[in-house]
Amino acid sequence: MGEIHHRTCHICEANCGVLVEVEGRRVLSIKGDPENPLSRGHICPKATALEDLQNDPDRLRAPQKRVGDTWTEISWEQAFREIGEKARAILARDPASSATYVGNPNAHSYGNALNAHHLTKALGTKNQFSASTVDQMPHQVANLRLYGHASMFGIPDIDRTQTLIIIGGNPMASNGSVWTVPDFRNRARELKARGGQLVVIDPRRTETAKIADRHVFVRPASDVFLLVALLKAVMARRPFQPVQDFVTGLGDVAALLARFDDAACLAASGVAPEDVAWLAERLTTGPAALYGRLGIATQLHGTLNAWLIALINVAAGQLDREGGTVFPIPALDTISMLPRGSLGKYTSRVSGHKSVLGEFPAAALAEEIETPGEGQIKALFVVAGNPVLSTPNGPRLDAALESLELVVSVDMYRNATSRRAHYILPPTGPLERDHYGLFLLPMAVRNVAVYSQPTLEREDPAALHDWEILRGLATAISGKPVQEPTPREALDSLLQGGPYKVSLAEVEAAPSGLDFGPPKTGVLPGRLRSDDQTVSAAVPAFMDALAALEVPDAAPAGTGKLTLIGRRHLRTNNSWLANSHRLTKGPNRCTLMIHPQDAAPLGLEQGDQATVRSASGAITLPAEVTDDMMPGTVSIPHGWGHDLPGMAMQVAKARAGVSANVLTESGALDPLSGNAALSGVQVEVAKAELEAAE
Ligand SMILES: Nc1nc2c(c(=O)[nH]1)N[C@H]1C(S)=C(S)[C@@H](COP(=O)(O)OP(=O)(O)OC[C@H]3O[C@@H](n4cnc5c(=O)[nH]c(N)nc54)[C@H](O)[C@@H]3O)O[C@H]1N2
Ligand SMILES: Nc1nc2c(c(=O)[nH]1)N[C@H]1C(S)=C(S)[C@@H](COP(=O)(O)OP(=O)(O)OC[C@H]3O[C@@H](n4cnc5c(=O)[nH]c(N)nc54)[C@H](O)[C@@H]3O)O[C@H]1N2
Ligand code: SF4
Ligand SMILES: [Mo]
Repeated sequence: MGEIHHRTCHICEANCGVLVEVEGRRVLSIKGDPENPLSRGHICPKATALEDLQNDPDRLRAPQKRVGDTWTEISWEQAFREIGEKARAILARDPASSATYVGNPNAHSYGNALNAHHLTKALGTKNQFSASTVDQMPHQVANLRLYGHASMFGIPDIDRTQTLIIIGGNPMASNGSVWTVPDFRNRARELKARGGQLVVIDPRRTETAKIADRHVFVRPASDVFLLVALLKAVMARRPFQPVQDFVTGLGDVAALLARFDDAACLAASGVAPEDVAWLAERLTTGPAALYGRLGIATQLHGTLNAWLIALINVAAGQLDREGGTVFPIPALDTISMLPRGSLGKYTSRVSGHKSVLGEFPAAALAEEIETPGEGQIKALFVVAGNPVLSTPNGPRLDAALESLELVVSVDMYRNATSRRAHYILPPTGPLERDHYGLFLLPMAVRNVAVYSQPTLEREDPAALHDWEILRGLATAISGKPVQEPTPREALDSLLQGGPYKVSLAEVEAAPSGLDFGPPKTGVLPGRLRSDDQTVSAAVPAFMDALAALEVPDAAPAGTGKLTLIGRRHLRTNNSWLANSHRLTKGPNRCTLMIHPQDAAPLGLEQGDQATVRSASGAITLPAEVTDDMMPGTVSIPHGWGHDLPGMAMQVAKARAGVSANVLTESGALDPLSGNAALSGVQVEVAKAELEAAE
């Protein structure tokens, strides 16, 4: 019997409470914490893989330096000194020639969140890129324009609703996103047990669709037309009912919507009129919430989608209402901590992209490295990111990285991206760090505060946490030490200044978490950060984009093209759990899902190798023929392709798969947010042997 430590699993957004039993440095077990008020004992297979990660022999434990193809381990002192010297020399030639790319795990580390700015400040760079623009940026732009703050997320009140409609999200695999909803399966079960309905709108019959009461196929990247028709139907059902008095401009939106022909919209999106009528009825009778996620964000109309979804909830009278879309009040209020968010503050050098929340599109990183001239990127700092696998046209970026004078990767693996680094700086192991769900608890289905202390001491006393590495880099580059409270000290004062005025000591006294109850309603007016304290529905930039939107003819048949979408699996997390023994067990999950109707004419059968080709590139992978796909649509998961030369991830290499982002296009962006259009790429599929024989 070992010692039990309470922790929050920081791998995905669900932030489940776990009990880690340890004896010395040995992990005996990792189980769900039944006392955690948010996750109620739930965990998924990834939590137990925390141990694989902690003990992985391939996980880097000391700084690595590359010269040519040769890697050597160096001291932290040498790493910081050399990086500082090189960065200063590059910046002395051209002060605008550095850049940062910040990856997804930064959202799961409050230490990183509170310290990343030290690095960008030391570099003095406007070239900031992140995984946000291959993910949720459209939601944030919609939040900013509607509520006055990019971080003001409304979430479905799943525990009290009677209808939950999910469009472009698959929480049974992802465990929820921009919605901290651990134990989704049981929450959905409870919804059904009280007579409620779960509805999924998705081009694939997903794991979530399979437990839903109703699944509606939608043609990829055509959601905007469905949402237009649905908003019109909702407005038609509630024309005279007052929505909240802090909402203005719905009439202007209604007037603009009149130009759209419902039948044409539905034909374009592939949805039947009875489905829309039924959805509108459910949304306007009883508590209901429409929730959209990754599938609606990573497409050309991502921001319009996020806006229309919010307006549907508004027009249906479901905003800030019990069982509708609600606004949590977290113990550490990011709305008060973070700036509202800026739009168009800077313009990118090569394509003139306007910055969004101070960032340029991740899809534009390659061109900023490739294109000569003043301001050409020469030094790149990647913090917990793997853009070679995670951003559009990865091979193009990969080649661009090779041309850089200085690449520094703060990462624990030598993976697809960090193999291009000159220095890899690995942080302490996952069980050696503390945790607070800074960005995730503000989107949680209950208002909870929970803090985890490090479960294990640092294996090597010289090892550094991410935040210490970030400060070390900042100091090495600027020559000025960072003199600020530690993240833990900052957390304490932020909590004390927060809505519940609790100290960190009080939070720590409840190891499973302090529970402040379900989200309250009627709170939105007090939380709005828009200048006039209203939700102005008719956002001018969005109205212009909607006015210019052309409804295409229903998909032309016989072009031979199929439309590509992505997917996630419960046992992966983007690209970075690929070296876990536990998680990589079982069947190959990097497959091309294709409908029998599309596979038959190609002579493609289950397990055949299929070559998928787009304007950007081609990959070959096994076909999985399944009528879970909407005909005309194929699905490939991202985060694969672990056999690039120079990588050092042995387990991952044995199950390498291929990268979906060989097929995605760096030029395809949502103009309102700079988010990559990963969904809806046109591809051609052929049986691999046939192609080889030609
Ligand atoms: N085609 C397609 N592409 C996609 C998506 C898709 O659905 N389809 N999804 C997109 C989405 S939503 C996202 S968020 C992005 C993710 O994009 P990225 O963030 O660029 O990629 P990840 O695969 O999450 O890689 C995270 C990296 O951080 C490292 N890491 C993990 N934990 C830590 C830590 O605690 N500290 C440090 N320093 N490093 C750590 C890992 O080893 C890994 O190298 O991918 C996007 N790309
Ligand atoms: N197990 C696991 N969990 C994860 C991750 C992981 O890699 N693995 N990644 C984490 C991250 S970084 C994120 S951002 C979240 C994402 O969380 P979710 O948003 O739930 O992400 P997905 O599971 O990719 O679900 C997206 C859904 O959109 C559908 N879709 C694709 N294109 C379209 C379209 O054009 N229209 C519509 N309506 N639907 C479309 C896809 O079929 C898919 O079912 O998951 C997080 N959790
Ligand atoms: S659902 Fe997410 S937070 Fe919960 S155990 Fe799995 S990976 Fe960890
Ligand atoms: Mo993400």
